[in-house]
Amino acid sequence: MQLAQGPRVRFSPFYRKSEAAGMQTATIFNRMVLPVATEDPKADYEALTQRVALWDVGCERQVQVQGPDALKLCQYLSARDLSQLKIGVAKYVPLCDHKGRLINDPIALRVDDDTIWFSIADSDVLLWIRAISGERGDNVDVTEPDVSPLAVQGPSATDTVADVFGDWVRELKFFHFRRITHQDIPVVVCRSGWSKQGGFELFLEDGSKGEQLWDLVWTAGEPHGIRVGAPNNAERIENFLLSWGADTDEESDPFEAAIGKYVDLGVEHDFIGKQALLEKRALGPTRELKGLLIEGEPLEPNSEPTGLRNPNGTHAGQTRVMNHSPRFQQNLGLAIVEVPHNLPGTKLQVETSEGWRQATVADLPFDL
Ligand code: THG
Repeated sequence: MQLAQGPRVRFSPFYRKSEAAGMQTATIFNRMVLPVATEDPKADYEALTQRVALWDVGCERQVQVQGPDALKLCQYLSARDLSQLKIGVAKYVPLCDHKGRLINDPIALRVDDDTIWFSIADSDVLLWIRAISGERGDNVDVTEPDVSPLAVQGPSATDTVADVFGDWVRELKFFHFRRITHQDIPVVVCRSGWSKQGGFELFLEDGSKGEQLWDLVWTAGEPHGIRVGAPNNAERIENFLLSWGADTDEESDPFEAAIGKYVDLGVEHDFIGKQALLEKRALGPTRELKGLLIEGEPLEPNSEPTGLRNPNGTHAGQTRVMNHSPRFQQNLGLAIVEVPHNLPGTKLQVETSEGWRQATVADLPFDL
């Protein structure tokens, strides 16, 4: 079967360029097409970890909160303290519901005094924030602006991006950004991205200029061996960056999802989920996202969560993702493991397409 197109499925301003450069497989993210692989996943990984890769991540939509009450509202929405967020700085923030369940894990960017963007994962944050702000009567506009990120990731990303915009980008600190217009292209240049290889995200503020921006970066990257790519599951598992909805289910909270260090429970102000998270922290988790070292030959990635059991056959949780790691030459997995089977070193069994395999629980990030 082929997926049908139509007005409900959106295409990013970089879509045609990334297809022409070799992207062949895509998924849906925020009701938008997200290219994920070329015909050669090994080469995708190699370009990202050894040279530089260019990713169409236009599907990482921005939810813009703008108005006199913007900062106050965003503090109330975020389980991480945003009260000190300065213009030009971004923060990775867990968003929770009133029961402390993780509903998204965006990057918050303070783009102006009264303007904050949430650069979101794959859930309907626009509806959530409109509902919350409406109920509170905040003086804000909540919209999805014409902003599409293009990620430049890898060891040569800095040289590539400096060749486009100038050497000032070398001085940008991690999660800091500048909002500029370059050759008539309005763009936020931020040192961020969903890999641990270093790099930038270019938040294009005019979708009609997507191909122009793509070509500028591509030309600058050619001497560095630039290749089209995409958020890379093997690399992000090796270095553990959370994939909301892949590594989490409808009940996961930030502690269970292994991003508890981004929750600030000591703040004076109230935020959504604070009470529930205080109680959860006091009780301790009943399950936890952990790493798995899975034995045997290289595994094919799974398409849905699979089983996780103790050697005696009793239930131990669910395996969310598994993938062969080029760096560690070993199969890795991420699993939601029930307490007390979550201790590092615990022997478990993972359900794969070729039957059950032996696995060992490990802390995240992997330290092999
Ligand atoms: N960039 C942008 N939007 C995004 C993502 C992104 N939206 C969806 C998704 N990714 C959101 N999830 C994450 C998860 C991890 C990080 C960023 C977004 C991340 N974490 C760093 C880490 O864990 O080391 C840094 C966290 C910190 O120190 O604050 O980068 O990638 N635009």
